Amino acid sequence: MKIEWYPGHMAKAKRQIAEVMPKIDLVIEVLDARLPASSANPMLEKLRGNKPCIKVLNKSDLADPGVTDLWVEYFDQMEGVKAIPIEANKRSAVGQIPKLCRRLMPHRGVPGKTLRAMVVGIPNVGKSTLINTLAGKKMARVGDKPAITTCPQQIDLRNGIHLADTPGLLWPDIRNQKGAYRLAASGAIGEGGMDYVEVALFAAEYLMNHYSGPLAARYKLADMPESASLLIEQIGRKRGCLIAGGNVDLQRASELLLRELRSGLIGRVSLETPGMDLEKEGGCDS
Ligand SMILES: Nc1nc2c(ncn2[C@@H]2O[C@H](COP(=O)(O)OP(=O)(O)OP(=O)(O)O)[C@@H](O)[C@H]2O)c(=O)[nH]1
Ligand SMILES: [Mg+2]
Repeated sequence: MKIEWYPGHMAKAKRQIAEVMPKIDLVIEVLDARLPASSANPMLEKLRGNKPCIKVLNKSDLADPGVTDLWVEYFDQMEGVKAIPIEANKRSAVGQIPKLCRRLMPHRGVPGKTLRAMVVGIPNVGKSTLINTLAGKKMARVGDKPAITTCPQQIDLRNGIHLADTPGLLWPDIRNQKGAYRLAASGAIGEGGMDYVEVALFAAEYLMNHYSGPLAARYKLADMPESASLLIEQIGRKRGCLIAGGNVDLQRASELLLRELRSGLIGRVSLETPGMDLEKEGGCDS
């Protein structure tokens, strides 16, 4: 699978985060609630050392709520870590983050003792949206390409907390093929960087195994097809993704399935659960 990260970019992003880290008290790590393991970059754990961390499980509107609860429980057991499911553009859940910051650092975030935090995460996970909601106004452009300066500007959240105004950008870890498929299925890997049919076959297999009810309801399937490729073919046929001769256009059918999965039309789907074998689960060849 083609990716957009190159060793030079990775080294630069790592250096920038390492330079900012000593100036902050706490890390707000944005993860995708549908795939909290694969949307993390393991290097962050090393860079943050023993600084406290809030694991924000964003896009929770798209994730399976029961599975998200399991992830919160899982992360909360870690030393110096608190997790919270959010939708980055909704004030209600985002409003809890300052409280969690103060709980992790009770001696900071009080008058005269500013708590300095930085938002980090992989591309497109919702960092800018979260910064804007925390700040209560548009500070960061959604979709903008971030760049950390070595001396970041601070946003005063007016509650004893200062936030670096540019998010720390990490790259997703795609060494694990199944993790890369999950990232691609969620929309985290850029359009040009993936083979739609391959990723759709992976997603179809996973949905058949874990979300057959919502899948059958969405595509009005009387029986579950025998294989992922038959499922994509049936979906294509039902939705008129056809080419000359009445055959199914697999590319268009694959794009349709992935688009509907990402926008929540199949239901709230989590692609990872705590404890699952991240290198084996879900794929068409698993
Ligand atoms: N469904 C859903 N979409 C969200 C949520 N948060 C952000 N998004 C969408 O995700 C996309 C990326 O959001 P951004 O805030 O730009 O993400 P980012 O991490 O700043 O991305 P980069 O700057 O490219 O690294 C946008 O289309 C947002 O509207 C959420 O809670 N739920
Ligand atoms: Mg951004």
